[in-house]
Amino acid sequence: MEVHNTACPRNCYSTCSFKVSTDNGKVVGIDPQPINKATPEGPCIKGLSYLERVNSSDRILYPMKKSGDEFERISWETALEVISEKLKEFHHDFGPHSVLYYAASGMSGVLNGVSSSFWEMYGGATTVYGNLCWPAGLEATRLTLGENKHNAPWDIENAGVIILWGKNPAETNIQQMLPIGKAREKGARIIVIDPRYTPTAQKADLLVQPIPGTDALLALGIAKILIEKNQVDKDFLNKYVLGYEQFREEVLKINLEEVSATCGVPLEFIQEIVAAIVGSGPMTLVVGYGMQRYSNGGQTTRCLLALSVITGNIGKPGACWHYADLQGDIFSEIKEPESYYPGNDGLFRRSISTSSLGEQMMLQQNPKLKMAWVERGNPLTQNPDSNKVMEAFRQLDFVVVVDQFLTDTAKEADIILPAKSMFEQTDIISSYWNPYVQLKPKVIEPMGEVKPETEIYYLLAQRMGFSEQEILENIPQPNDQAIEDWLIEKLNAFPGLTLEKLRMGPVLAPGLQEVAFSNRVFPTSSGKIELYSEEAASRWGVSSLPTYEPVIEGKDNSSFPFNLLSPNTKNRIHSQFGNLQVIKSAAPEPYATINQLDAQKKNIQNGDWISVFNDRGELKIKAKLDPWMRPGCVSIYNGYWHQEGACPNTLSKGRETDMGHGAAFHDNMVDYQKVTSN
Ligand SMILES: Nc1nc2c(c(=O)[nH]1)N[C@H]1C(S)=C(S)[C@@H](COP(=O)(O)OP(=O)(O)OC[C@H]3O[C@@H](n4cnc5c(=O)[nH]c(N)nc54)[C@H](O)[C@@H]3O)O[C@H]1N2
Ligand SMILES: Nc1nc2c(c(=O)[nH]1)N[C@H]1C(S)=C(S)[C@@H](COP(=O)(O)OP(=O)(O)OC[C@H]3O[C@@H](n4cnc5c(=O)[nH]c(N)nc54)[C@H](O)[C@@H]3O)O[C@H]1N2
Ligand SMILES: [Mo]
Repeated sequence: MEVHNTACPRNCYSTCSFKVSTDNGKVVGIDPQPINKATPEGPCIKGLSYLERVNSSDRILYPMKKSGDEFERISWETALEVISEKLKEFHHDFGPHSVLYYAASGMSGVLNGVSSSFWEMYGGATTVYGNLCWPAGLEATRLTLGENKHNAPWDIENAGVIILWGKNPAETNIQQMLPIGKAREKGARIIVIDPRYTPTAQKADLLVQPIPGTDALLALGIAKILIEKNQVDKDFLNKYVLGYEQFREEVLKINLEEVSATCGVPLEFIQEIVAAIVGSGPMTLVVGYGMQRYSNGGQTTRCLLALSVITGNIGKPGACWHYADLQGDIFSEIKEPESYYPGNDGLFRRSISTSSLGEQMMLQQNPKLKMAWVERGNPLTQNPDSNKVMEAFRQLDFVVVVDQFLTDTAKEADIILPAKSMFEQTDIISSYWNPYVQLKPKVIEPMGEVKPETEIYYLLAQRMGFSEQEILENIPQPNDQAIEDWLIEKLNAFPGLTLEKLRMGPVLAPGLQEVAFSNRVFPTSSGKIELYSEEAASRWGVSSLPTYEPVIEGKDNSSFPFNLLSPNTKNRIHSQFGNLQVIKSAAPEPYATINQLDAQKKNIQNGDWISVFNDRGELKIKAKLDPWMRPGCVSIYNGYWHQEGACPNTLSKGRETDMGHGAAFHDNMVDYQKVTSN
């Protein structure tokens, strides 16, 4: 048996280090790797389920071609022949932009950049700009602090008050619960702000449940009380902050009764948050990504961040704005760029918004889209307004999907190519929370006829007739040594960071500041923290100050009365893992969580089937009654497949956030009614 150090490459805060054991070319064990101070206890249930995932009999191990409603195995020879002929034909007849290259967040790694190189060689393609995940908050933070970084995960232990605002680490970042627990033992106050009663809320001293999308106003209300009580850090504001006076002037105009009514939060609770901020010592404000998936998400994030700024809770132990830490993301230049802004298309020249993928795909002219290539993503399940995405895919002449399993998107393919698992190719990964650079080594030969993307593209480039020299300049040769050489070349930019060192285990990112901004350097255009941001106004057309803007689709402007939230669940990473037996035994069926009193009014009991609907779609799902859920809200976890009958994106609108070109998944009103009794 051999044991290797590795790390989980899923799109998740934690990015856990772990040890993988192999025997006779098979993965046989997964154990914790305590060297990593952020993830000492090892991976979650999903990490442990890799054992099943990699060896699963449902895995796609060969190229397959659609034949009627089924797929049949074909050879690589045939698959590459058919695909290269199609690529040549579309290029010749309509130009390269008739092909959509869609890649998302299914597998992290520096080698992902190779995929873009292939499409560049092809002459460009249509691709997406924006990102489904976090960009409104990233952009709001960049505009304010100049950079996205936060204190090391273990520093939370030093906080006197921890506010988890729209973040649910007990499910989405379980490793964060360790330092939170330690802080709590030392007397820290834990406040959760979330319309749902989450497993995280169960550990809190105070749960505040605002009406979804109103958090900006809640934050401004808190700011007003802090300012009136003179509980701001004058010295910090004078030295490091631009625009406090303008901010103060606007905030003082706010009426607290209106805040309470608009947010649906009693004034006493607002006072209680203020008391905790003032009286408990350093504050770490942990802001989740769900909270910014609204049409006002960027401005909301700026309002929340203003609380850290005016109280001087930045750049000190235990005092931190905790959104995303990109200090470990040392290859951001090389890696496939995640978001192309429109008009800034670089390699690809035509790009469409991922937030309204289906609609945009169908709108393209000159040329129309003819083909899509999908890898590392499941847009039919995960992008908003999935009925439109499905319609758009069905209008195409030819679809290639590279995946490990027969997902909703793979089902729409003409040809499916088998995707590697994390154990079948060496790569280097980073995280947006865990400040280490980590190696994910190849520990087994690819199963069946699986080939990593780098090899698929290499072979395809040969078939396309690109010159060997051009290919070698863009794509590493398909052998282990060439892949390692490619990685070593990238590592050369970081003295001391070698493949050998990474093999020994996780390495802290070069130049890491464990306390972010401890040097008080804020790389904004003014060199100060910008509460007042001209760039916010010029680039995004929002106010230069942090303001509350009502959401586009909310209670006041929709004929559907309930807010639908579709957050993440502990048993899945988005649409991954749910098909495994281990996960099915932990979470056997999807359900919609609804408030108990709301349910009673509609004569709905626990376990009844309900129909949740709006003018975009409908889904039938079992109801789970929850006395602690905020009334007026419904919650269905995202990640369930259409094949499982419970994909909430049937109901969501393809709409961009106010900044960063994110997806406003939660600006989403629905109604529901009983279908059949339990
Ligand atoms: N187990 C697991 N872990 C994951 C993932 C996963 O799928 N599964 N995904 C990873 C990825 S890519 C991401 S982006 C993160 C996301 O993880 P988080 O940052 O925790 O985000 P969400 O789960 O989307 O939402 C967090 C909370 O925000 C609340 N919320 C929604 N709307 C509002 C609002 O208007 N106001 C307030 N105050 N709260 C609101 C939701 O009820 C939810 O409990 O998790 C990462 N980690
Ligand atoms: N309603 C609603 N929808 C949401 C969200 C929400 O909060 N609400 N959250 C959004 C967020 S935050 C995110 S990040 C997105 C995530 O959406 P996606 O980025 O589409 O991620 P996944 O669902 O994880 O799907 C990734 C696919 O990649 C495949 N895969 C894994 N490894 C490899 C590989 O090495 N090669 C290839 N070719 N494929 C591989 C997996 O099998 C899986 O099918 O979903 C978004 N969708
Ligand atoms: Mo995400």
